[in-house]
Amino acid sequence: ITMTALPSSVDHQVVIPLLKCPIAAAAAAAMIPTVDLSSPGAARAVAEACRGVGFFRATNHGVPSSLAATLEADAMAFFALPDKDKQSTTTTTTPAPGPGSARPSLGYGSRRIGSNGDVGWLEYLILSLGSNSVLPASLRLALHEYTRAVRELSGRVLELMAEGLGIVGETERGVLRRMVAGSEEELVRVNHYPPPTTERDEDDDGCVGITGFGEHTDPQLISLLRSNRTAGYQILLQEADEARWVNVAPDPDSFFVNVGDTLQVLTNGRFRSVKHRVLVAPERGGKASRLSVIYFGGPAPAQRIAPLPELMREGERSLYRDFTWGEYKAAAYKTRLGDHRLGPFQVQ
Ligand code: GA4
Repeated sequence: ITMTALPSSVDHQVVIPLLKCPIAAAAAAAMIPTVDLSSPGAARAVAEACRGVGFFRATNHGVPSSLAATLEADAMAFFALPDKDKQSTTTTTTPAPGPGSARPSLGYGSRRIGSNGDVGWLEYLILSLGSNSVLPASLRLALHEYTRAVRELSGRVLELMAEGLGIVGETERGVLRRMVAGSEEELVRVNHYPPPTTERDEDDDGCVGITGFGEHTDPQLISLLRSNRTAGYQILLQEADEARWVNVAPDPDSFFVNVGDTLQVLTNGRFRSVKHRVLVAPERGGKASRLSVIYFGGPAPAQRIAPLPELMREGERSLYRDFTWGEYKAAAYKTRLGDHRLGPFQVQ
């Protein structure tokens, strides 16, 4: 497949100076927790990762690699289609949202992220699990099969999270899983980051990158990402008194799990919603395009988002004022990508 430049609805690339040079690959790898989901200690390891970093790599996840491989091939073929064919891919069941709407523009998009002026070096598909979209039949089928498996995995991970938080009992530990299952607030997003089209002078350390997807946290409970072999994903690692961006080496055989804002609130800050971003070709001479598929699990619009009572210690107060997912989503879609969306919901 030959890669064409992105449609030029917005025609500049956004160059961001990196705060600090990414640290060496081996050191970075050591900072990203890995959890073998099939191991007996998985619940504890999941919780530890979510408390510390808010992010981990999941191995032995049980999602057949053939599902991801098929989806990847179909998605690459889709993004190689002429612009007009891609542009005509919008969902059939919902009208296009206006500016400041409380939901994403479902369907195909390019460069624009959200509706408040953010841009990135990517094109994408955003689909709501409930809606129908005009996609080529084979891509639609591949997405369907893949999402079914990842959704199931997400449920298992949410159970492990609850268990790791000390919530015991067959029924009780399903508390997070049930919040997402059937919420009709599950999204799947396919992101395609072509290599940059302009040659750019890097500073002496190569510490300049092009923003593929700017820094942000995810508003939902949980996100599960799988990508091809092209690098670019980074997480913001919060250390004692400084924060630094760490490269997450791509691994098509693993899933990367993110804690979202909602889960941070449900755990009263025990789990951390992690800031992440994608840089395009941070390494010199990167020529391959990056493809990632992310599943986002959110709660039902009327769901009250407040710390789980079973987690609260005696006398512990919520760090947030009560809100519903519907309210949070509406607020989120009015923000800029990099805003601290939970800020206005924090109690002083
Ligand atoms: C981040 C996570 C998901 O990709 C997404 C994004 C959404 C969009 O691209 O339309 C948002 C962004 C995401 C966070 C805040 C709002 C909404 C763009 C934006 C400025 C689909 C989501 O649910 O929230």
